[in-house]
Amino acid sequence: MNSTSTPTHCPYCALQCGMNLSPTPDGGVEVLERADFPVNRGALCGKGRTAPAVLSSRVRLTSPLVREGGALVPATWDEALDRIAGALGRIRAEHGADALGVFGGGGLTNEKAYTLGKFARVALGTSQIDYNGRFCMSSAAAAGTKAFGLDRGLPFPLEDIPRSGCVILVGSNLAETMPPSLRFLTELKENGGTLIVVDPRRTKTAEHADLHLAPRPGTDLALALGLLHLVVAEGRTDEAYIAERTTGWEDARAAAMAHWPEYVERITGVSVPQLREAVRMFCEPETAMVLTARGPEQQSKGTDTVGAWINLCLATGRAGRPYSGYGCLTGQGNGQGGREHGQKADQLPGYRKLDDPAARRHVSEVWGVDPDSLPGPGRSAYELLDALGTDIRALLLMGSNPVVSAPRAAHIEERITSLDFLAVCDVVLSETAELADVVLPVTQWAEETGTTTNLEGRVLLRRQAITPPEGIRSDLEVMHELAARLGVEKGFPTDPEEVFEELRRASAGGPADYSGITYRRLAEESGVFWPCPAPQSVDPQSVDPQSVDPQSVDRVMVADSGDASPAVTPDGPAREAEVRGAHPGTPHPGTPRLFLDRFATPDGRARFVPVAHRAAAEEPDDEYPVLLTTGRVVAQYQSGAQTRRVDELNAAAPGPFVELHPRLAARLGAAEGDPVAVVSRRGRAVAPARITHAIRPDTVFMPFHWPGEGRANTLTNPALDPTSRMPEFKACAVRVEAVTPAEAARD
Ligand SMILES: Nc1nc2c(c(=O)[nH]1)N[C@H]1C(S)=C(S)[C@@H](COP(=O)(O)OP(=O)(O)OC[C@H]3O[C@@H](n4cnc5c(=O)[nH]c(N)nc54)[C@H](O)[C@@H]3O)O[C@H]1N2
Ligand SMILES: Nc1nc2c(c(=O)[nH]1)N[C@H]1C(S)=C(S)[C@@H](COP(=O)(O)OP(=O)(O)OC[C@H]3O[C@@H](n4cnc5c(=O)[nH]c(N)nc54)[C@H](O)[C@@H]3O)O[C@H]1N2
Ligand code: SF4
Ligand SMILES: [Mo]
Repeated sequence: MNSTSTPTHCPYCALQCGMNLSPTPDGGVEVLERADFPVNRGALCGKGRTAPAVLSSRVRLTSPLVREGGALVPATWDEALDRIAGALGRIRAEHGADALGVFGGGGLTNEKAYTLGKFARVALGTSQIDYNGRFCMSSAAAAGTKAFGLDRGLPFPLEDIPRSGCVILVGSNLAETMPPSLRFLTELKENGGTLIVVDPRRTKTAEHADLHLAPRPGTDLALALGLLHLVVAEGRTDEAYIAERTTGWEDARAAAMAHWPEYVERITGVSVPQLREAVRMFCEPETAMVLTARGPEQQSKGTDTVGAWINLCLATGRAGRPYSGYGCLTGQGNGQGGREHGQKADQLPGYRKLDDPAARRHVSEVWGVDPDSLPGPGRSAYELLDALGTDIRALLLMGSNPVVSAPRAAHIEERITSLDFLAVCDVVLSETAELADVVLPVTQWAEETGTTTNLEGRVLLRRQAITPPEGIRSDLEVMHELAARLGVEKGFPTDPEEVFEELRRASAGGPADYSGITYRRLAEESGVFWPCPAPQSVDPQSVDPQSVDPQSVDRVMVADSGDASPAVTPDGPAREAEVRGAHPGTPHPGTPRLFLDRFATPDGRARFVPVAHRAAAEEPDDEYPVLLTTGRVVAQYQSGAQTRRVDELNAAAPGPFVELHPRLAARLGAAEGDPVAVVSRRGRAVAPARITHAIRPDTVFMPFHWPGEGRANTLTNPALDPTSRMPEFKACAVRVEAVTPAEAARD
């Protein structure tokens, strides 16, 4: 790091790799290694390395745009902001506040996500806000809350992984989605631990596995239940742990016992000997972990599926113990923090519930508004998008590109175009921004300061490294200006640290308590793990005692926060008492490891959830005989709005493709690179064939990063999980067809 470089974090995924940024003469930045951040120790993937390319005026938005006679044309900030405020005010007067929709993103900093939630409820008065995180890890969040009483992606730092005896990685392709984290798996194996990967495809990650289970998409629930059945049948349960630390085992056990290994083999396609081998590998070592990602979660039964994997951990005593536990690998840069501070439909800051009277009282006091003025919970992301143009007449979009990323995207695109008014804040002209009435160009990661919370629950400071170009404003400034134009002069500060100070107070006493975290601390430490309550003396008035959930902070273990030495001290709770009791004024050290002493439920015990297998919302039939699953490639990010503007990444991943097994390709008569059509009940997509033995013959895979003809989400099924409202991105029925040369030419 040279004297002018700024230590900060990557704009993209939930790993939030550390990097140093050094300004370049053309106003951009150069990415330099930052070895002191323990998560990536200097390693970066290609997306992080090339992120500065998106700062260039060649690809980014440089001026506000307004729609004139059908086209988007440059306008002044005043003109653009006046138009948005005018439209929102007019539509609210005519149709009521709930005719205004707000859609956020898990890439937004904590400060932005917090302000967006407040903006919707206080400046607009609408209940209709949700965000793209609903499409991401909401099923794991729902299952984690049910079982443990608290949802934090990983309840331990990534550095605990190599110390475990066995890791089951379910539906995560982290070798492509979080490449620097692969190190933790190779270290696991070097230490003698074993890795089981569950994925219908033999991915780059699965190549590292000691055992690869390749179930049919959408059958993880049956798989987990089959493993639990075997655990019981083979007498491998931890009865003392079950008795001491859990409730509900009898019902969960009975439900699992209905899932005979042979039955599970028929449903999943994973053989009984493989199931037995997995159970042996998982149960023999003293410690073991299950980590899930989008594979099992993005299903219409994602919550139950994650619940079944948690049951497996609980039955074997592998949760709330050192180097053991269940964790969810979140996805977006602020996938964790973005779900804690109020841009979710049912949520208030600090992971509080909008329908909890005590939470409403606490937050409304911080906001200086009447609790009764706060609207109730709104619709989930897909339901909100589906209501555009009907109940919802105007939408403010910040941090998502649903034209590419929403399920049943052609329908959602049509809903968006039927709006009376669409405003989009973005750094680039995304496919959704192209449809807007007003587009506002906003600052990016290197040009602004803010905090994010990575997949470990580690709150981090992203620092500004350069001055934004002329004519670009921050999302915080946009909300400040719009609120003022709507008559709310106060309460929308534009300085991120000022927002964070308010967020601290708003989160105080909530499950995700940030009140003991300051910018100053974040500047000095490699992040601070929440919950991190303020020392008792700070701000007692702002904490409503009734809204304080003692389980969330008092009963979780505080181990060392040392990043390099993840040793767990056996006397953690005693140490916490020492830290907090003996020196009431000393800062709380943060909470790298949760649940070691007790779970965050009222009785301190984890709750088994009885679950049973059920089919995907859409199973293959004669007309649609193949399963489609979707996901990611290493060189593109999400809807591709940013990464498709980077030459180096486009060279590595130039476009969509359909991954299919040679047997299926032979049946179609398709050769490598030939265009094939994938048809579902929602629509038809065409992309070149990529033929590989790495996928099941009954399944095809498409990455979802591209718009247009190869858009995977033209096909996907918006069937929702009843609890989390997560759409079923990972399984729908399709038919695959060869595309004739004539058709290909026409297409
Ligand atoms: N390069 C890159 N990295 C990213 C992102 C990106 O867009 N590009 N996005 C970030 C975000 S927001 C997220 S959420 C994470 C996602 O990270 P991951 O969850 O690792 O990504 P996916 O590719 O969506 O899905 C993972 C795997 O699930 C498998 N899968 C499909 N169906 C099933 C199933 O039914 N069961 C099981 N067990 N597995 C199944 C797929 O074959 C795929 O290999 O990545 C983050 N990192
Ligand atoms: N078929 C299929 N579909 C999926 C998935 C899948 O696995 N399969 N995964 C789902 C998942 S897990 C996710 S997370 C979603 C993600 O999909 P999207 O929600 O579309 O996410 P991004 O493409 O990251 O869109 C972020 C947008 O915000 C802009 N942006 C970036 N930073 C900022 C900022 O600070 N402020 C503002 N105002 N704008 C900003 C970017 O330029 C981009 O246009 O896709 C979901 N869709
Ligand atoms: S792994 Fe994620 S955080 Fe790290 S450099 Fe790549 S995109 Fe950025
Ligand atoms: Mo995600």
